This record gives sequence, C-alpha cells and structure tokens, in this order.
Amino acid sequence: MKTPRYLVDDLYMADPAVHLFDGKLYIYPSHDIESGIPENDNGDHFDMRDYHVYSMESIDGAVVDHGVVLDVKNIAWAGRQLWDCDVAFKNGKYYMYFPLKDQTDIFRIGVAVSDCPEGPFVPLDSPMKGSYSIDPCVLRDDDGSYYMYFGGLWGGQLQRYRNNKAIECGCEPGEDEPALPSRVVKLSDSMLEFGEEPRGVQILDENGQLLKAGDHDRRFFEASWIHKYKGKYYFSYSTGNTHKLCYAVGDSPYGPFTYKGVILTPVVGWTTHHSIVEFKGKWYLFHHDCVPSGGKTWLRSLKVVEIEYREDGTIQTIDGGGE
Ligand code: FUB
Repeated sequence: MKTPRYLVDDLYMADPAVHLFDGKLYIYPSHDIESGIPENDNGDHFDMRDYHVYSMESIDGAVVDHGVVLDVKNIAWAGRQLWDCDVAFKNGKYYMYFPLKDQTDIFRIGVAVSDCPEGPFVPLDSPMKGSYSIDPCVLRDDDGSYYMYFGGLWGGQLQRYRNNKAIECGCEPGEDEPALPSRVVKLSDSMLEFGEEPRGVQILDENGQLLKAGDHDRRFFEASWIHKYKGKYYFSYSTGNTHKLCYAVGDSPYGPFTYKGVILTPVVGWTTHHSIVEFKGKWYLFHHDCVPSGGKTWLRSLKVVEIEYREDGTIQTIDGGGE
C-alpha cells in the first residue's frame, strides 16, 4: 500500500498514536470538533473534549470505532483541550497519557487506566507530578523500561520552561541559540509518575552541533514519536511552522539523535502529526490532513501510508500533498 488511505470518514480525528496490541492495530487519536473558537497561534481552536479508540485487523480492512473512551467531563482536574495522547501496556494494564490544560490554563499530562486496549480509560484525580506541555508518546524499550517523550512549542507552552521549571519570560531562545528540545523521561515502575527528572532530547546536525532555534526547517516543534528499527532509535517530530515531519537517529532512548531528513512533506492544514509502526512485516506512517474538511486546520482526518527504508536505514520521503 503506497497510496495513502483515509481511515475514518464520519468524524474528524487527528494526531494518531498507533500500537500493536493483541495482534491488532489500535489507533489513539485526538477528536477534532467544530468548537467555533477562532484560529490563533495559541491553538485555542483545538478545543477537543473526548477520545475515541479505533482498531484494525488488517491495514486495508475495516476500522472499528470503540466509541468514547475518556471524556473531559470525567477528569477531576480538567480545564480544557484534550490534545494528542498515547497508550502503553504493562502487566495487564493499558495506560493512556494525555495532555490537558488544568484550571489555571496550564498544560499538564494526565494518566488514565484500562484493562483493555479499547478502553474505557479511568483517569487519575491529578496530573503527573512535574509534568508540563503536550504531546506525550511512550516507548517500551526491549529491556522492559518505559520512556515518555513530550513537549510542544507555542500553544503547547514548551517555551515557558527551562530545566523543568517555569520561567518568567516564556519566550523562545534567540535564532542562533540551541533549539528548545523535546523532553524524555523514564517512567516509574507504577507507570503513573516520572521516574526521574526529564532531560532534553538533543538533535545534532551532520557536524555534531545542536540544531539552532532559527533552523525552522529542521528543529523540533511538537509531535514527538519514537520507534526502533534494526536496533537504532528513530526520534521523529513536526517542525511546526514549516510543517514537516522529520526524523533523527540515535543509539540510546535518551539520544543524542542525528538529524537524517524529512519523512513527510507538508500536508494540507497547519499541523502535521504521526506515528510509525510495524505491522505484518511492513512499516506504516499514520498521520492526518485537512483535505476532507476543505482545509479547516482544526478539522483533521486520519490517513495511513506505507513507508520504506533504504539499505542504509534512511527513510524515503513521502509527499504530503500540501504547499
Ligand atoms: O491536536 C492538537 C495539537 O495539534 C497536537 O497536540 C499537536 O501535535 C498538533 O497536531
């Protein structure tokens, strides 16, 4: 399958996190709605209120909607905006990690737990201690450790933090300074807390130098994803205002990662977001665009396309069909 396929046509869904659980692919997307809030750089128009879960037994087959699995109404600490989530499995339980603004309009990361991959998920009464910003994704490494990657600029509030502390100015670094990194943190054994202080995910250029904040075509913006291919760690992400999905490769879950290229050129719509998963011996890029909504950037639709690796482990760039 080299031609992208739309997956859901009755609802707008975005930011797909996809995992293989019990032999099926499970999709954990954001649920886009028409909120009526005008579009702005703060992302207020992304005012999502619940999550659905989808499953697929084959990549060309039916996409089953398991319905609403978590609603903002049932989260005790909720303010607004359920953005991109992810789910990890450990010892018979499924842990959903989700970003949500608290009642002071600060993004935190919450956890909700289920006995099944299709939910429903029961949220804890408070967000993860020390959590901030958006877009959590979780890697289960081969040794049984779990690592969360998170963070996103602008509306995702990452520019408000340095060394895991909120700062007064809340501004981005200068163009010649190192770019703000995504964060990586090992999870506690319970899966409910950070097991350590989050660290910055270093992305280096071909000369071993940290990417600069002014390098808008390559620096991290949001939408972290991590997967392993032939023993290497592939960290992929969106460049935000330049609308690319890029990747960098490293030898450890903590990095550093060396920038390798573009996976997906811009799609129709402002945001781009994805996950990469192996299924039945092939690799797939799940992503979204705004073609079905006629380009409304807050109403996105899920897609999947096969990706291909070259012999040297680099990924062939896919045309997103946007600008
Ligand atoms: O869906 C809301 C936000 O848009 C996500 O958290 C970002 O990654 C972007 O896709």
